[in-house]
Amino acid sequence: MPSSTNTMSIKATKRRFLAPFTGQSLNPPPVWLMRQAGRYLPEYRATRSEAGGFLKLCYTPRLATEVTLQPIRRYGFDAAILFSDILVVPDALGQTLGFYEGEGPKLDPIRHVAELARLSPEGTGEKFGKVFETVARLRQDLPDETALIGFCGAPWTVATYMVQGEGSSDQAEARLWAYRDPEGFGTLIDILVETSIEYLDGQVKAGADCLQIFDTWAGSLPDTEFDNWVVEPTKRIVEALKEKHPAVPIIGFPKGAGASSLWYVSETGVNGIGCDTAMPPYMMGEAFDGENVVVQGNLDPLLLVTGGQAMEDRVAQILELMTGKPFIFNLGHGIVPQTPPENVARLVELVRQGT
Ligand code: 1CP
Repeated sequence: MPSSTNTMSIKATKRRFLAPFTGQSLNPPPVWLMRQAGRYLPEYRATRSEAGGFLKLCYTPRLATEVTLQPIRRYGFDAAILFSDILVVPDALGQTLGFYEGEGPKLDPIRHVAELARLSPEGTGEKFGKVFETVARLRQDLPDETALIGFCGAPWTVATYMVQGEGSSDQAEARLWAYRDPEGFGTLIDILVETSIEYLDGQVKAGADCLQIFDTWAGSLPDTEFDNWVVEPTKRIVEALKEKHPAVPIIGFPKGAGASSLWYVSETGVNGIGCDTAMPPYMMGEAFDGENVVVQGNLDPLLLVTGGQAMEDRVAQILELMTGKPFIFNLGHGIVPQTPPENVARLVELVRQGT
């Protein structure tokens, strides 16, 4: 662990979620789930319709606080994750963004270096301010023992949406720009690195006690590009945050990175590594030994939809392989809308039984 171990352990005594970051392995391990607030919960759907739209929900502190708390009330997770979205960053930078029912996000695409002039990095204050206000409210309203996770999208993943203008299965437009004009694309990545640092710094100052960097599309890049656009920008963000807030652990989630996850861990300096569904649990248990990193993962979200014996067996297998390691139980990706809420309750019960 870095020199911050002492300060980390002071916080960890109050919030068991933070204990693995001081090298402890808890049995049962702490548990939270990606997208634990969201459409599978009827109370989320009600608050979202009260807000009148997804972005309005993100920017209304009272309502964003409410949806963050909903899964904590139901399930008592060890950590809450701020309710927001990774695309708040391009929105705050001035890129036009809309969320449409059943279609996902739509942005006015930026595909050339000249179009970066449409972004205004100095103008993020108002929108980020709403998010920071949500974080501050949350820290007041959450039970003392519940940790609060702040987050951002990694520059590469956020850029894929900014360049494509929507979600895509291959992130082709961003990959093409990065190959065609690495310097111009690098300028976009630089803007995102700086803006993400400002965004995460503000979340910590407002009360977040852990951060996660979501790199959902890390797996779409071959090794040299992975290095340039995933590892390097993430490393810069981690370094800046460590300088400002050495006691706040940072979890990286480079989805789809596979074998490159090890390189990612050693180069970026993250304190935790989120493993996706494709990572075999025996590898989660062994591959990161000696890396001083907390492993998080990795139940298939679709097993949470199925429930029953298949889910029980897999949870038992993961818990067994991770016993004795600094580990946080999570899914390998976010909860999907068709998840029965009672399966989530059963999952938490299973994890809390430990091994
Ligand atoms: O209609 C709705 O209510 C919108 C569904 C939804 C929700 C609940 C979206 C739209 N975003 C969110 C919240 C969200 N997104 C959180 C909140 C905290 C929590 O986990 O409970 C977080 C952390 C995110 C992060 C996020 N947004 C990621 C990274 C993680 C991941 O899931 O891979 C990504 C890629 C997004 C973009 C996004 N936002 C929403 C959608 C449908 C998408 C994916 C679009 C696509 O690729 O097609």
